[in-house]
Amino acid sequence: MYYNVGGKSLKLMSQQAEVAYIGLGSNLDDPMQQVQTAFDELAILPAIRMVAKSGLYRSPPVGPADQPDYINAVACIQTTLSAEPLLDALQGLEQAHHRRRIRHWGPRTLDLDLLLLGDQVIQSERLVVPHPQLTKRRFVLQPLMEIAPDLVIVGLGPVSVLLAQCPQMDLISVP
Ligand code: ROI
Repeated sequence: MYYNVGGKSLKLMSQQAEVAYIGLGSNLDDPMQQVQTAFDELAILPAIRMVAKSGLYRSPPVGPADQPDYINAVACIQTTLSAEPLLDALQGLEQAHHRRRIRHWGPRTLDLDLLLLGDQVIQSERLVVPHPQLTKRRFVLQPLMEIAPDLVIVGLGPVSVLLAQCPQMDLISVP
């Protein structure tokens, strides 16, 4: 797209908005509140518009069992940010929730995972999209199915089929 500015023709970067899905998780310091607050904070980030929020789901930890149950949810947003600035924004929110990386797969106040960014397939040092654990995690697929039942995930297929194939786990919807 070209704009005429002061007699000069300028080519601008297209600001094409993508639909992205973010996984939210918490199992420390009032997890339900952590996730609700994170929804609100996501919604007011620059260059991000909240499209849909799933309900909250409680499940036992996948990984080390000596930690509290998790609360999970998924948000659908629209954003003009590209992948790395979006990741920076998500990590900024995690830090604001005093997220510390103490041990691998350990408990956390807030985890924000970039699950999908349009149909983009990304494999960089910082980021793999679609999220590599997506198909194995019912606590992600169930809330994703709730807000995007017709979604077809690039390279993986319909979310409904992925959910049907995903191992069962103790996952309950919380009011
Ligand atoms: N387990 C559940 N149930 N929910 C999570 O969000 C979650 N996140 C993690 C690990 C530690 C793998 N386990 C989890 O990062």
